[in-house]
Amino acid sequence: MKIGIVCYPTFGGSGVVATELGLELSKRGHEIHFITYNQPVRLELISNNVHYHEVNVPEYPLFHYQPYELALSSKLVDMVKLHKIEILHVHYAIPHAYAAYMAKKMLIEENIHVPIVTTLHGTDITLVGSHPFYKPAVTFSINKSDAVTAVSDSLKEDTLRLFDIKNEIKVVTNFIDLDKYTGSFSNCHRAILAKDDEKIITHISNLRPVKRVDDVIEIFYNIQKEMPAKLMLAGEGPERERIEARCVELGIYNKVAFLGKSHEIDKILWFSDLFLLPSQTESFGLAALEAMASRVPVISSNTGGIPEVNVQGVSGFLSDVGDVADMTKNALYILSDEARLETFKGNARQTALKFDVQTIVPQYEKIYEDTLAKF
Ligand code: GMT
Repeated sequence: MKIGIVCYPTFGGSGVVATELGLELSKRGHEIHFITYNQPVRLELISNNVHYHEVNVPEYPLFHYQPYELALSSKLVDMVKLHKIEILHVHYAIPHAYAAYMAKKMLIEENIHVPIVTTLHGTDITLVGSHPFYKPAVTFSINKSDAVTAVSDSLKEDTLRLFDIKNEIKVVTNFIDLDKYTGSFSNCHRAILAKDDEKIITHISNLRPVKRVDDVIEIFYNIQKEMPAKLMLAGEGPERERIEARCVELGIYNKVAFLGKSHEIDKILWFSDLFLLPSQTESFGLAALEAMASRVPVISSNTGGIPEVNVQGVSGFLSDVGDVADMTKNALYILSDEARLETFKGNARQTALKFDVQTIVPQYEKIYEDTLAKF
């Protein structure tokens, strides 16, 4: 199939999933066209089957807001015609599903018929999409998609609760290429991150309020009082400066590494002993799955789709949002005994197996085939 993929090209989970999906589909012989405003961060253009088309939005001073949706729909129309794209798969409803619908309508005028598959990722529904300013447009574009998927049961339920949805929503979970998380790199050593006797605690996110990075810091503060430890904080976001100040205030700044938008997440995770994800809400928690694939147990909140990924007492522990004391207790329980830590590490990898790319990507292929057959 010739598939157009629309996504945010940034470090966010939805962009990562869309990129990994496109790459895997290309390995399976499909022709993939990424259509977005920047080359997706995890996209390496090394295959004949993978193409990237940049959406440019000319700056014009009259516009307070530059019309990205308009530029995207126009680009979709042009690319569908030029490359004979058969199906469009848009990741993150806002504004991608809306722009794709406009493109579809424009193409019908030229007697070209392209179905749209929309994948809901989380904040497009729970935080942003349900805002009254966006809700009518998001409801409309979900209902007008030819197929809709959500990345967890929890997100599907949230969508049905928050919007008036007439369309069927299929759950296709996020996935991971387990072969990429095997620690097979020679140019990096644990000693770069911490001393032998220090436990490595890791958090990766876009450092936004929804991630509750303050809780990460408090949990780590409690851990390092009991045992030598270092905290790896990967990602960039609006909370960073405040969090740095908090680390200084607590006297732990020299134990925290702010790694920014790292391209070496796989290495950081491979050397980690524990992953913290105390989010306020999380439709899935792709970072937790990446940690588990790297044999890292997870201490998380029990919100949204996280319980579908992190299994209580097996791959880690889940606590109520904001229950830092319980999260600390669970973290120390895992870290304080080497044999127990080893068991949790093995369990984490084992739990991740059901999300293997080879199991999940065929589910998308089936959705494309069924949608095209009905169209
Ligand atoms: O976590 C974010 O704020 C980024 C956001 C995104 O769209 O990239 O993540 C959402 O989608 C990810 C991929 O499906 C999920 O793993 C995250 O749980 C979800 N984030 C939230 O629901 C807060």
